Amino acid sequence: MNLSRLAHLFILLTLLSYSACSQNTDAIPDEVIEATIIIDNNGAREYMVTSISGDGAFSDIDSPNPEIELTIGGRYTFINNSGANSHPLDFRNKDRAKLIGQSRNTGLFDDDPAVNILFDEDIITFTLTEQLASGLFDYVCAFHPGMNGSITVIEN
Ligand SMILES: [Cu+2]
Repeated sequence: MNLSRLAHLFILLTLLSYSACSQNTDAIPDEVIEATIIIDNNGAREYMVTSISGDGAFSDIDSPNPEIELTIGGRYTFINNSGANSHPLDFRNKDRAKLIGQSRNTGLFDDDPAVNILFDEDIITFTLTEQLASGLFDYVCAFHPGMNGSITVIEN
């Protein structure tokens, strides 16, 4: 084996071990992001967020129709104390198409196993996948369009 071949072999091995290392780093799971967001209403005019616990979700508390920030990859539980039947909470894209939510309308991500929507009376739980996040624009009450605020997505 001549010197040039040895040098090539060395470079190859270096590259291989580097990529093996970065794969190992990627394999370590990120911390789980989870939050519970409790919302309520003021008549048919506005939603408000009354509390947030956990990580990755942010909003002004007790202010009308606040912007809500959610982190991609997080799993979020919205407890809708205004009542899922009275003020069904939907999440929409820019074209006002329902992505997911509590109304009876069809949502584009209803059957996405990664989003994994769970319903329990006034509670909706879902995972903000990259794909869902790329379309997510706002939340709205399916009955009262004025009950509406923007959603900002945060990169994880
Ligand atoms: Cu409403």
